[in-house]
Amino acid sequence: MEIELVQGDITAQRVDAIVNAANSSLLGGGGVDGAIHRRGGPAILAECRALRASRYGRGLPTGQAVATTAGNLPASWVVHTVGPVWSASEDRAPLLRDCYANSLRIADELGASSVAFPLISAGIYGWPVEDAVRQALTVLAAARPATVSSARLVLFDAVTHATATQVRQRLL
Ligand code: AR6
Repeated sequence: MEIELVQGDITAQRVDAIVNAANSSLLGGGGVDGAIHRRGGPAILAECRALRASRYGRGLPTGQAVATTAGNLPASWVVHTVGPVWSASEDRAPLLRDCYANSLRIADELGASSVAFPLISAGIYGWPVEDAVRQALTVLAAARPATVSSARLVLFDAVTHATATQVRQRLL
């Protein structure tokens, strides 16, 4: 699988599936989640509400992922996942890696060939950027999906993109 680091807005990505850094309510929020619901329109929230009423009555657990339509976005699907809130006292990195692995698995099950990820947990949830990139790239570099041939990590600003590029060089 090819891995790209791009600077940009996740909602503008022309890929089969984009990943949402959601919260367990699936009912929207700020950051990536707010942008996806704003630009994607009400069809996404309608499917999220239906998921809450059926499979996820108590919310989507941290580290898990579920797909909906992408509404008006260029992508075909949104894969919603819930990152862990950063903790200095507890190692929650396995849950963050689960977000990438489970989102990729869901995209693969849908038959997607390209997927774009935001830097999950690195905004409102407070995860240090360098380590967030390290966790993301560790999972993506080891993945061997069946249908997904391109994974894009979308960094919102130039500084985060530069940091991600450095982390990638160190990991290679
Ligand atoms: N495109 C790409 N990246 C973005 C965009 C965008 N449009 N907007 C922000 N980022 P965050 P989290 C970057 O806060 O930390 C919501 O309220 C941002 O700079 O979106 O997982 C949810 O409902 C950061 O690097 O997600 C949850 O309650 C990264 O994307 C909570 O926030 C992730 O920032 C989830 O927090």
